[in-house]
Amino acid sequence: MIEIETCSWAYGNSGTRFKVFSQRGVPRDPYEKLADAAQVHAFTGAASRVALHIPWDQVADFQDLSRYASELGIRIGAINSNVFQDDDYMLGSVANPDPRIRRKALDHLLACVDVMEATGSDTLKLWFADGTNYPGQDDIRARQDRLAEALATVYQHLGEGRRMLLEYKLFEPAFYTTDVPDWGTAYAHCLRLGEKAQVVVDTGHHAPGTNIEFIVAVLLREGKLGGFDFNSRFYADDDLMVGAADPFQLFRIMHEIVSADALGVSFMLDQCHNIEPKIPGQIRSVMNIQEATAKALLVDRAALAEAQAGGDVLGANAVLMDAYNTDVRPRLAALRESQGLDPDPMAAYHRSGYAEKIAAERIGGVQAGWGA
Ligand code: PSV
Ligand code: MN
Repeated sequence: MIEIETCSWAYGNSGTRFKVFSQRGVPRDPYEKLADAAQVHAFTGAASRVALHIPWDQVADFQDLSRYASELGIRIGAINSNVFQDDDYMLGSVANPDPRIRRKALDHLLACVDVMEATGSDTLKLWFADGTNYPGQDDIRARQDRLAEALATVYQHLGEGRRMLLEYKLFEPAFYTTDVPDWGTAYAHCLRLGEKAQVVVDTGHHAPGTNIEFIVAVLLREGKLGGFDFNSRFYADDDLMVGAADPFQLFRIMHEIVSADALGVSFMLDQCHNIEPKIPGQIRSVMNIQEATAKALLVDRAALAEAQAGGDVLGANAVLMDAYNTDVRPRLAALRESQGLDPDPMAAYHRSGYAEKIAAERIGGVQAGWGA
């Protein structure tokens, strides 16, 4: 079974810019978020890592947080930086025209490298909200130079065996130019930086209709696909459960991964469960990825290669569709049983009483919400 990394912010309250809804039992600090993440792992057996977002998950002692994670049977995954939620960043962070603000943003990124060292995380994940809203607002090339300079400094500080992932996003919050809007820009920066720098594909960060599996195939071929921020979208960056909006797209992505024997890339979830309960939302997401992967593994690669070589268009397409249309749920249930897990993680979680327990215990304090 592949490993899927859940993210700490999925366990907190979230919503849209119109309203953040609170749910009963939601964690009040990073320790409680880890406890919830451990539940997802306990029932799926496939989610042993949890990503942190700094400063949302700021604690006094990161070594202690990491120790707590081990006690729960999980580990700290990628450290996500946040240089987008401070008034200073209105005109950007590392690409800001003001050198003082660039320095402040850089210091935050370097502090995230320190968090990696304290928690034993091997991955730094960078996403920048930087960009402009109006033509002429700033110099597009100068912004790229400032960005490149900051990335190079962070890169130099990465320890042995560590890596940094650069995430792109088409738009939002910037509406005219975004400084890392697409995989090509991210790839160009990573190529200059070196081997430790790779691109992360957030599935919600493209224009509608973009062929994401093509991007995946090209990045894999170049050795530059570091991993995914999985989620799904109907319209823009909806951050819904992966495999919910378009399970066929998820299958096509996993098919590219399987054909390149690349099941070792990082499969991270970057989702917000605005209206559904959070832990079951994460369990469902893990199961959706497992189903897409199992279907991709069922593709008859020899038959596909033969059809492709023979120019058999319909035959090749049929090989893929046969795999996609197979119900893999019984096989996955059997696999779980063989690993000592409950065949139905969702039902097992509901039976466990954990949801009722946290709703009763987590009274008082301030619930974690998007942005905290
Ligand atoms: C930006 O939209 C993003 O996808 C980045 O990964 C951020 O770190 C994350 O969302 C925050 O939810
Ligand atoms: Mn993301």
